[in-house]
Amino acid sequence: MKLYGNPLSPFARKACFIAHAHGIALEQIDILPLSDEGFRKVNPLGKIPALALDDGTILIDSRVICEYLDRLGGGKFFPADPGRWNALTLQSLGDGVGEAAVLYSILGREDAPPPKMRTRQMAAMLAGMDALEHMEFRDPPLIGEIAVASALGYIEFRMPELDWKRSRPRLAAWYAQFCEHPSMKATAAKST
Ligand SMILES: N[C@@H](CCC(=O)N[C@@H](CS)C(=O)NCC(=O)O)C(=O)O
Repeated sequence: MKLYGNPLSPFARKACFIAHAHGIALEQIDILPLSDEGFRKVNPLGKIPALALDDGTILIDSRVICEYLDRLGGGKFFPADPGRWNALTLQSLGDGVGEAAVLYSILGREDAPPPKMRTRQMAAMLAGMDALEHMEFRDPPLIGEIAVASALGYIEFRMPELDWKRSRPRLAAWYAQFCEHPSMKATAAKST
């Protein structure tokens, strides 16, 4: 199987975490989605991650890819009812923080970034992290925890100047501990 992704993408990281945790081998193909129009032949939306199965089927969107890989590995990150909806909602919150962070970062690289749009992304990021500060996290983790940690990892790497930890000590402590998970360590973006 081939995973089209990028070491910095929080969404690709979710898939890599699950593959690593289940011992599933993935051939990783690095894509720069904003400058690679040819990638639309794989995912018409031009977004990473995308997973190409050995029979040629393409799966798009990290939520679909993660659930596929988890089922392939025996299934431990996507619980059945009654925990399913809480886990999926936490995944949506984590992904939403990640989406806002990615968009904020991308808009900042424009010549004339639209200020209102950037402010909205920052507001979503900060409010999302405020909500996470008051949440209970599962140990062992489920897909929600993986999504949250992947988003925080992106923010930490891309926005080291954003002082999100001081006013969110519970979230910061949980994240620091979660970073010790072998699959977090194996999927961390390396600064060069
Ligand atoms: N909902 C998607 C979001 C994927 C996403 O936004 N990926 C970013 C990179 S981290 C991307 O490819 N952006 C390119 C674009 O939006 O054109 C998922 O969970 O996979």
